[in-house]
Amino acid sequence: MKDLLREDTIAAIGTPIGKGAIGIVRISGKEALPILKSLFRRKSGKETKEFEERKMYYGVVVDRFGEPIDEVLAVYMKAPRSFTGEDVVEIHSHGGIVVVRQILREVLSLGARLAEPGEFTMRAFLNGKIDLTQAEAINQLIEAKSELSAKVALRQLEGSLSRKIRELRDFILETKAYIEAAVDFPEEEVEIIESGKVKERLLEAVGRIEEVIKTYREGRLIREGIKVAIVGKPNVGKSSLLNALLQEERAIVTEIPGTTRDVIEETVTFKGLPLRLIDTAGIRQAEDRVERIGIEKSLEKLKEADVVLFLIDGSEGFTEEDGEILERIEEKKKVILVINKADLELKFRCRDAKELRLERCVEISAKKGEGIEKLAELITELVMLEPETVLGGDEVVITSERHKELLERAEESLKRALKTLESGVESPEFLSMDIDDALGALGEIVGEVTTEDMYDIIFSRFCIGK
Ligand SMILES: Nc1nc2c(ncn2[C@@H]2O[C@H](COP(=O)(O)OP(=O)(O)OP(=O)(O)O)[C@@H](O)[C@H]2O)c(=O)[nH]1
Ligand SMILES: [Mg+2]
Repeated sequence: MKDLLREDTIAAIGTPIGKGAIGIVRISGKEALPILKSLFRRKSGKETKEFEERKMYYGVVVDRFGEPIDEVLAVYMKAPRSFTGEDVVEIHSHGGIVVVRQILREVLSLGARLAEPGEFTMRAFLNGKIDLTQAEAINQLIEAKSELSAKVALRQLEGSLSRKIRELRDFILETKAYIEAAVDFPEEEVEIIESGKVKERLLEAVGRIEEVIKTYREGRLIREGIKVAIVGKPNVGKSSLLNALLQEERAIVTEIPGTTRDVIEETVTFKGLPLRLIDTAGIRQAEDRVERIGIEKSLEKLKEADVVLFLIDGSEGFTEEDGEILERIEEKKKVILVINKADLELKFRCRDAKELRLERCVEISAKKGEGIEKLAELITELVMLEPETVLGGDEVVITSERHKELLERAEESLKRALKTLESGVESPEFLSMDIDDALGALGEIVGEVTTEDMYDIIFSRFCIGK
């Protein structure tokens, strides 16, 4: 590991590069205030000797020749009452690509170093301002593509996951104390351990960990969105349905079968939840090479999807071709049968669909936009996600693979301890070792136990300036 907490002063542009009303250069470290003093002038041209903390100063930033670069607002946040826990300065200038960069260049020439991605947040973590789950939540909040994902990230930033993990650790630590008592008082050892108390507690800890792990599936869907593939034979109205869900004419719709050849992906949010819609080429025995490649892709998307909208043209009925496509869908559980063109007379309806053994069915008219809301509801129901409860409740939802893996490691260690216990403990030290493993894994989640590759795994994924 690089020596993570360095003494030097870092700086970066904290706002996106491009046209904008405001651009912000951020500086953190011992030199932050001296740098501000060197380049900040009052409008009158006077220097400011003392900056009060947490107060906005209006003035200009000048370059090394005393030439003004821009009018700015500057603020100084004194350590440790800042995001990083160090002295922090922010200079707010006009946005745009030139001025912000010029200011950054001056700051760097005065002794700051360009920050690496996530370095501000990493300093906040290393200085004990936030724990690791909170650091990760910041990135998730920035990357959030839906309200729900932002909400879950914010809750984690506020410490919900940290609390949960600490509760678990305390509970396991208490359990360990029972075992240690047994080691210290060997006469009572058998009694203590066989009393069932330890076993009971270990089982409970495993159960609690499993509860948290279970939320990962939900968490992943919230973060990445639900992948919804729209499949069916040509001309049943797949692209029309995509457009209806998006409420815009995104895909080309014609009466010619084989119109869509490439995969089209677009995201909409439904009740704050991202749906990643995938319109595909109609599946049939195609002569055309381009169309055949498109169909191959359709079949791939079918496999990856969380939900498959299997579309048929209800005015035509359920045809042999439809049956062949349905056979190719392996996981019937994730299928919603969508009977389209309900504005015309339907030859096949949901009530006729019983023998297809599909649990969910809806009749819609993509052209008229009817039944679309109901369909969206079926989609969230199928993945068992109720946006209202996730939005409203305050249960912890884990969204990170890292958290899931560490929780699984903790669970395995505890299960190992249970096995040792069942086979009759020769020496309770073995039990303690497994329990320590579990505690170590939980400690890694919040960052109390740090590992070599932590920077690469977590902070390097952040953007520069965060
Ligand atoms: N009456 C009626 N016509 C529809 C409806 N939905 C789609 N259509 C018509 O069906 C034809 C095919 O629609 P598309 O959306 O292009 O069908 P597709 O499944 O994407 O077709 P391919 O891309 O060729 O596989 C067009 O003429 C649409 O106007 C509907 O709900 N009612
Ligand atoms: Mg199409």
